[in-house]
Amino acid sequence: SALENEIREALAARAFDLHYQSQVDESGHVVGAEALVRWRHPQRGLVMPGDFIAVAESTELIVPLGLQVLEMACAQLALWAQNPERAALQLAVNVSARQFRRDDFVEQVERVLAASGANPAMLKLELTESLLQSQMEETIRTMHRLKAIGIRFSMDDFGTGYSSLSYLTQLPLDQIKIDKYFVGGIGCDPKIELIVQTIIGMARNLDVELIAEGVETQAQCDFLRANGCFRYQGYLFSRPVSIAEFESALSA
Ligand code: G
Ligand code: G
Ligand code: MN
Ligand code: NA
Repeated sequence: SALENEIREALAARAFDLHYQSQVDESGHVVGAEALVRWRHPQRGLVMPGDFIAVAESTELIVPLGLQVLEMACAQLALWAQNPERAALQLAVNVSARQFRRDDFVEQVERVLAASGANPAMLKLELTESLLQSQMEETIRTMHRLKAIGIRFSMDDFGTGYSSLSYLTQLPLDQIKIDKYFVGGIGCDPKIELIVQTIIGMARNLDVELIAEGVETQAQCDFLRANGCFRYQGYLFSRPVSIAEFESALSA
């Protein structure tokens, strides 16, 4: 398709870029960020992932795109490592199932880490439940290989997929991300609030860290904190912004 060819050209031109959305602790201190890809398009300006990730996933293009994202993220981590005020920042990177399932994914990650000098312990890979619909044993094996290097894992969009909860006991997850759908129901829908409380209780019992995404209001944040969730991401704190804006907000 035309879009497919454009993505191919954009990869060659290195026209993809990362935006950063802060992740904060209970006192509002920035503990890290999620990296979100953007396309600097010569005609259309900044193109959002919603307009090209699906096509990249349906072709193999998500593989080279994911590699460029990982390279940019690790380069940023290596820069932060040199600054004592930034060295503790964790960076979360979205990984598509198609990318994760490649035979050479672990080697690819190892190569990028080695080339950049980034500390693997600062890198968090965000996986989605779509990864769990098949090949569970392979997924678990790949996760363990990456964990052995020091990489962490977060389950993105938690609760919106179709997988069974049994995977929670099998996967070496470090973090669960409560989807913004549930956060959006806080203060409006008592049933959704009950589900949020249940997710929080489950994560605590499983000893997995929890982060809520899509936190837009102080009332949502207060509810989450009162119920035992102490990490937040959302417009209440910051939108995804360029590295320059992210860093100037850090310094402020
Ligand atoms: O802010 P936003 O519109 O950036 O992100 C939209 C969606 O695109 C998110 O659900 C996110 O998971 C996905 N996305 C953003 N960046 C990446 C990326 O680098 N790789 C993959 N696979 N998905 C991404
Ligand atoms: O990978 P993931 O689906 O988690 O990507 C996060 C998506 O959520 C991105 O598209 C990002 O721009 C968006 N997002 C981040 N914070 C908020 C928020 O507070 N409200 C809403 N509606 N969307 C958000
Ligand atoms: Mn994500
Ligand atoms: Na999400």
